[in-house]
Amino acid sequence: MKDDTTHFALDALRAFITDALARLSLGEAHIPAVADTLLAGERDGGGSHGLFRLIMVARSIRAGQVNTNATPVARDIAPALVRVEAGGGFAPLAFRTGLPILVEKARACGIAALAVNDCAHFAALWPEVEAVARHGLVGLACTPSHAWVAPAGGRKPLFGTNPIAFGWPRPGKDPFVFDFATSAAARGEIELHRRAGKPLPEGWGIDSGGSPTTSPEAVLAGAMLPFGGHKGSNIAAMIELIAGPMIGDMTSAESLAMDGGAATAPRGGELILAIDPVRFAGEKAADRAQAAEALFQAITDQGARLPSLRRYAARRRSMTEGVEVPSRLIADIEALIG
Ligand code: NDP
Ligand code: PYC
Repeated sequence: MKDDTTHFALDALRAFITDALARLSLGEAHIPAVADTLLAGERDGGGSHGLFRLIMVARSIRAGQVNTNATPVARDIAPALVRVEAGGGFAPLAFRTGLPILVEKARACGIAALAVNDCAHFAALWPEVEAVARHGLVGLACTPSHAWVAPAGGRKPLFGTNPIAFGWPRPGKDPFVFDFATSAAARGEIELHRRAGKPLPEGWGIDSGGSPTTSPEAVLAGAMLPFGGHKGSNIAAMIELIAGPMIGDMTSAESLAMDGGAATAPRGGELILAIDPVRFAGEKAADRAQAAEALFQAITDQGARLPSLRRYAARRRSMTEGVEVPSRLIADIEALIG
């Protein structure tokens, strides 16, 4: 143990998370799915969506805002459309339930969609698009969250932090993946700055009077801002629509109203698309996959960063060396779970 961190081998961290979830009385079927998701975040250096998210999971369970024993039910609603009714349970088990059906449908139709409805969503989306891409399919996922973000030109929270993630399969290589909030940063990042007593970068948020601020507390009480001004704002609006009303689910404002100040996981839907590049490109598929590789090479040749390479490197490191977790986070989790 260093001064302020605790070392865990990944197996030990998985055992810690599993034990915590069992003490929270999360249903047996959900424990591995939630534990794998939290562990994957920590393993890949995910910060805001690793072990830290166990706090949101715990709060959601303690507040009775999540159905701990929900059994996700898959409904085959069209040749290219599957719905998983999560029944108020956490999203990872619902995604696991829908993934094989989504893959089968995308292979059959060239493109398919999975709508997850009525789930509690605490997680990063990259594990989902990475899983889709590992089946040789292009993946796109998005979900609303809680209304914390002011639209560009506005001053009151309306949109969620609404992440969007993309995965591209690479022959013989780990998929190309990116995944980010449509706010300047995830709310989790702001919470981590608050915990560390650090100011925010400029442009992340405004206080409750609408003035720019770098204070995490003031932004948490005021409003977060979208990334890229009107561009991020409009993408956030699109996510509200296509992963909310379009799939028969809630907006971020409705989710926050349901939360009632309990700081629980956003409740609502998620949309995941899977696209088969071989069906689109046909006989050109192999050649075009090489064109994609040339694009990636051209990015890194400039010294620019290919998203996901950092994460895969962190994964390899964590698998051999384990991870360092802030000791205060462990203490806070223990105190919360009791
Ligand atoms: P970031 O702003 O840190 O962006 C992360 C993404 O950008 C990663 O794909 C990262 O790749 C890539 N990236 C970072 N720097 C560069 C660079 N210089 N060049 C190219 N790519 C780069 O993340 P956010 O704070 O916006 O979001 C963090 C997480 O929060 C996401 O996983 C998201 O899913 C999750 N989230 C979940 C919500 C929910 O409701 N469930 C709500 C909001 C966010 P790499 O991984 O390689 O570093
Ligand atoms: O960090 O914005 C966030 C977030 C919301 C739900 C899960 N993570």
